[in-house]
Amino acid sequence: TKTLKETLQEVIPAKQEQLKKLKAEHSQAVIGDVKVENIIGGMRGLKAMLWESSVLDPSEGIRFHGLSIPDCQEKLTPAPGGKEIIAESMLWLLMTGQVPTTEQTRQLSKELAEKGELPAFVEQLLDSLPKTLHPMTQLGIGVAALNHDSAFQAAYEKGIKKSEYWTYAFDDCINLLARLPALAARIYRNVYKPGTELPKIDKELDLVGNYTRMLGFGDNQNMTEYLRLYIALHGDHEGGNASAHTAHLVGSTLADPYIAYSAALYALAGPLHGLANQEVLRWQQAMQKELGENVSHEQIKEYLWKTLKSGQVVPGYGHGVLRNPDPRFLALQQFCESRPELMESSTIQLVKKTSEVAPGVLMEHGKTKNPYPNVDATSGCVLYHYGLTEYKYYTVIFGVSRALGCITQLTWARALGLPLERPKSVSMGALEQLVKSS
Ligand code: NMX
Ligand code: MLT
Repeated sequence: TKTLKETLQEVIPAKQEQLKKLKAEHSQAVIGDVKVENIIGGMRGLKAMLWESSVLDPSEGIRFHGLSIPDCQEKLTPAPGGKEIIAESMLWLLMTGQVPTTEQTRQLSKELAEKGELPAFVEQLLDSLPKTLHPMTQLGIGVAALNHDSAFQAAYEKGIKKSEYWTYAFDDCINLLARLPALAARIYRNVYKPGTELPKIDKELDLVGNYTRMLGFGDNQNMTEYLRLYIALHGDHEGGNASAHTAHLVGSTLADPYIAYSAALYALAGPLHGLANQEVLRWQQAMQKELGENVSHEQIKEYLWKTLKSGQVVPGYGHGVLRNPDPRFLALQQFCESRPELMESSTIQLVKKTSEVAPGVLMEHGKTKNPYPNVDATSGCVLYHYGLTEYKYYTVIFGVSRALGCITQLTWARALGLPLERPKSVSMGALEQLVKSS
């Protein structure tokens, strides 16, 4: 069986050829206009970035190399005894554009497990951090420190050809992904379960199986399966989202993958992006506290208006691209609906009821272009139900997942020789001049 790296080596030349042809034949072709609203509106809608692994359609949602979420659920290998997509099969698809065989998936699980231990100095560094430091800040610090062993950085210092960049970048990417579960689980234990024993990596388990075990939930097969699905689904959301874009930008300076991904994690740590999953739980808990059990739709409606009138956003709703309910939200809701015990949870019921009321309220409010739930509206409630109640930790799980898409791009950007990212900025005065002369 060919390894992931050997398979990549086979698919890279055709993509390099495709890019060469695009450059040679179509460099000057115009594919759209830049409007003033793009510049002052957060570049929304501007097609200005190359990203191969996934595409986000505003109404249909994400497709990974053309495969929708249900396609992936049908085609991608689960863990032995499991049903949900696992990180390894998703990564293989993202990296190569091919659906891996079971053998390939298992081989990748083994490779990741073998590379998963943390260097002792990183463990000590994490253990020395104050428990009050946000888990996302800790994750970024840990990931950046892993660059101590960067193969890319060492090779670059020695002097390598551009054509060799990707192989070193890929090795760093795989080591980074392999170490994320131990890193993220150590942070959880340090902050929330001090003094409990962190199990060693089980070489027979998949990446998320190990992560769940290290977090202390390994005995709960439902939690393990939920985390597998969660991590596969959050892996990639095309290139323009803030975390993926940051990884790509920083990587384009030839900073190594650890540094680039550490930067991405800090973009993910903002409440308009990944931190929204923490905010949703905080907000829903505050709602539950105020309204009590068996909350009615009418009461939720009033609570939503209270949030909006106080000038805050409703966390978990709206999106920069999507204009329909997020299919990741739907897939996670489906996970709940197929398990009656989950549907009895008051937190899960509240999240579901909120999703039935919020779109109408947001439409009436009339500001957001997309009144529907995004993935963050529901991702936390199942964790909460299974006992992972410390919601400041939730974005760390997103951070373990988003590595899948970012390391794919970091490898491909080096394989395709993509340049330093450096757009042109303009002042308001210059914009006014440009408008006059247009
Ligand atoms: N609640 C209240 N107001 C909202 C919401 C919301 N959920 N979503 C958008 N708006 C407002 C937005 O603040 C803006 O107001 P203003 O004109 O005063 O600046 C207006 O509606 C237009 O915004 P849009 O163009 O619809 O949204 P944009 O593309 O700028 O932002 C989000 C997208 C996701 C940042 C925005 O919808 C939001 O803040 N949502 C809540 C936070 C959230 O759930 N983020 C997670 C996104 C997914 N992820 O994991 O990253
Ligand atoms: C993501 O998964 O990155 C979010 O949905 C945000 C985005 O796509 O802009």
